[in-house]
Amino acid sequence: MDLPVIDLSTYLATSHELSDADELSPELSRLCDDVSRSLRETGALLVKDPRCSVEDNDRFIAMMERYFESPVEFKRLQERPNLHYQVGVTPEGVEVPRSLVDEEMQEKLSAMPKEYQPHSPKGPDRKWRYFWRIGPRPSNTRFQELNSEPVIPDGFLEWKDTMDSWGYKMISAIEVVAEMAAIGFGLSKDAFTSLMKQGPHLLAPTGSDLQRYGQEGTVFAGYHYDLNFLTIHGRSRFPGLNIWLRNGQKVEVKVPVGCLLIQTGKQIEWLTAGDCIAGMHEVVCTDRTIEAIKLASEQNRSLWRISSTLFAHIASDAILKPLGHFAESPLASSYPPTHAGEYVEQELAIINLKGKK
Ligand SMILES: O=C(O)CCC(=O)C(=O)O
Ligand SMILES: [Fe+2]
Repeated sequence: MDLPVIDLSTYLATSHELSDADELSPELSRLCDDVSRSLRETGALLVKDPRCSVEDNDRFIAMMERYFESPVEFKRLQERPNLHYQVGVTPEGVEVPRSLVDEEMQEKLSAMPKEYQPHSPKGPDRKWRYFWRIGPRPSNTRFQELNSEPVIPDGFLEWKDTMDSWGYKMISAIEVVAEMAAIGFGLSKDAFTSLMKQGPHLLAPTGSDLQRYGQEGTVFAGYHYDLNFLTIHGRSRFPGLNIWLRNGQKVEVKVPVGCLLIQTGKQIEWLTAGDCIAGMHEVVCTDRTIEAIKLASEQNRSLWRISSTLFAHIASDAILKPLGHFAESPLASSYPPTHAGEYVEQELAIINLKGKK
């Protein structure tokens, strides 16, 4: 199954003229419906944003390849375990996939038809990760983020520029998708984006060593959902991401060149009272990954699989609760009003990225 690709250009060209009272053109209205439908039915969406070019994505990936190829001793200088890895690098073997620790999830998995069952990880994820904060944070908050400087590896003069420029572009693309989705869900245009302001957005590329772990079936990121609002990735040079549709079907994602992949996280599920649910996914070494490894070796290219991932969040001090007409949903009581920051802290404790309280 191919996911639809939505070109954001049409919306971008006219959206500044739209106020909520305005009648949308039939074309824009159809596009917004397509966005919300894809998020609802598949937990994912492919978009093309004219502001995010293939060259931007390539520049970002090339720098991250160079970083992850560096010796382990060098990378560990950017590790901040005392700050629960919320800035800098997280080595492989630290992040624990939800499916490994959540017994309820494990029961659901064993009830799935065999062909749709995810790979069962034997331990923590094989992927490395880098966290880089994007965007301003509130000066006055109940959820003071760890007061730490961003971590810049020595010898990477282009680091800040490359990270910020990719990060801000990804946020801009997410904001457009969030507006279009809000319209498609029958909410006001800024229903989601107003809650994203000053959110703890994280640019969070992953790096998986395919030379070491390039055997079919190796789990780079075990079956999980993302705890944020929406996740966006540029195209990875190596396939391997599987997603689960709402109907339980497992789909291998193919991101066309020049496209970005959006995935739904738990916070959009909360805001829509489960009309849209957090998309389950895993990253594993598949036969297509192995084909791409062979080609990359022949062409002398890097054998690190980089994801150009950004996690967009609802602001920590904002309240997660079903918005607008979703408050009337019979499922609304499963999503009680909760500070986004409190919810995130609970989840991080489970996946090993924050001291358990
Ligand atoms: O590595 C990827 O492609 C995505 C990893 C992932 O699911 C995550 O970082 O949450
Ligand atoms: Fe994920």
